[in-house]
Amino acid sequence: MLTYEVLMRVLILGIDGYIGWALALRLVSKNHEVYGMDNLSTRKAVEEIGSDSAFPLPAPEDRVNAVKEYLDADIKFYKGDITDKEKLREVIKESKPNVIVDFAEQRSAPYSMKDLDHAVYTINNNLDGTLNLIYLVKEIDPSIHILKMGTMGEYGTPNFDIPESVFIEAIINGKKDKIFTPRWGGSVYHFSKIFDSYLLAYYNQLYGLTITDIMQGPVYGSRIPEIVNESLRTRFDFDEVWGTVVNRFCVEAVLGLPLTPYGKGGQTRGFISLEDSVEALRTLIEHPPKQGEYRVVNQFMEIHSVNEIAQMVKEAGEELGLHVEIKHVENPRVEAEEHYYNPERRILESLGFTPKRFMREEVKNMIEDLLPYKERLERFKDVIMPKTKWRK
Ligand code: NAD
Ligand code: USQ
Repeated sequence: MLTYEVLMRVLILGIDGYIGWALALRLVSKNHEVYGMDNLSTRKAVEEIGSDSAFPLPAPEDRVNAVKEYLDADIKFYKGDITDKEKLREVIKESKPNVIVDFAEQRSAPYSMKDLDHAVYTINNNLDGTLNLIYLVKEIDPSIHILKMGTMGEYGTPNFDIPESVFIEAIINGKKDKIFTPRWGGSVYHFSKIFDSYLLAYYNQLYGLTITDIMQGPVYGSRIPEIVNESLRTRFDFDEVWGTVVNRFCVEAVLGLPLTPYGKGGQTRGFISLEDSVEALRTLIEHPPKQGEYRVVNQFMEIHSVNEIAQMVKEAGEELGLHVEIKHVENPRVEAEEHYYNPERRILESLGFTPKRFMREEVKNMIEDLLPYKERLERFKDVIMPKTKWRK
């Protein structure tokens, strides 16, 4: 097994994004070599709906320069689309990575549910990218560890305990067999991740590729210690299409808007802070699976309902002198609003990982980080209330 002293050459696909950029900062600060590729599609798509990152985002070249200036480290950035196989081939050959971390997907559930064109784009972008990655790793160097970011939402919200394993035993019509752990998405985006997982598991069996498929819950947070200057901040979305629930609630609190649990607010998920997400990813990079193994990891740290989160954000805002209301709005999605939820999590702990940042304290830090940007956020008040509906 590799130890923490081993330095890796890491290629991050989707390095310009919320988690990709934070992971790049964490890895360079631990002396790993970091290469990154991104087609800047999230920047464009967020602009398309009239929104922007809460914190201003420098151009990729300026971000790379800021890493040099403040962290005294180098990141090699390639602008390119991973669905372009020639470009991806060139980048993998040039960077010669030990591990490729793949975040480069259309990651918004509402965006994927807008209409047929957005659904087709999501499926093509996400699955073409995954297939290119699989074939190019096999062609160039099959020993490369593929660390693929999937989602806890692949499992849906079943009425059984969600295992952290590739297969489970099932008895169907009296006969027993191993089946792929059941999955059911809540949007076309979530289904694209399910299809990714099937492809990765299939090609692992076919070619013996080494894969970690991470089932991660929604990420929240604005801080990691490496962000020592504003120019190093990672993107932070809050609008109705790209914002995720905890980040949205914190922006709503800062703007004096009511927090918006959808429907009954009993929707329950496994959450993880940005700090714990990048540290968990570092742990998985430094502790790869055995060559030829397909490993599934459930990556979340705390389970909460949307109502509990709204209450935490309200209390944190009030401690900071804000007046915060909670107002349930009609649910634009089709999803269970009250349900059983009990996923298993053991692999990260078995690798020595322990979480550091928890939601109750972190939402207060987020509100503190966002308050200086209140004037900037005021410009985007119109893109907060949900408009994208699952069923028209
Ligand atoms: P993000 O949109 O901020 O980052 C994704 C990056 O990938 C963007 O910079 C985008 O421009 C890039 N990209 C998309 N398609 C590309 C392509 N074809 N070629 C090159 N670059 C491409 O999203 P994020 O929140 O950082 O999420 C990263 C990954 O983690 C995604 O795969 C997402 O599905 C997954 N995930 C996110 C969360 C969360 O709460 N944010 C939770 C679980 C899983
Ligand atoms: N929700 C509200 N109010 C809001 C926003 C969301 O009640 O203002 C609810 C949603 O209805 C949903 C839950 O909060 O029940 C989570 O929604 P979300 O937008 O935070 O997360 P989701 O759409 O599932 O997607 C996000 C990321 C995605 C990642 C996923 C992890 O955008 O990339 O895969 O979280 S998971 O949820 O585990 O699938």
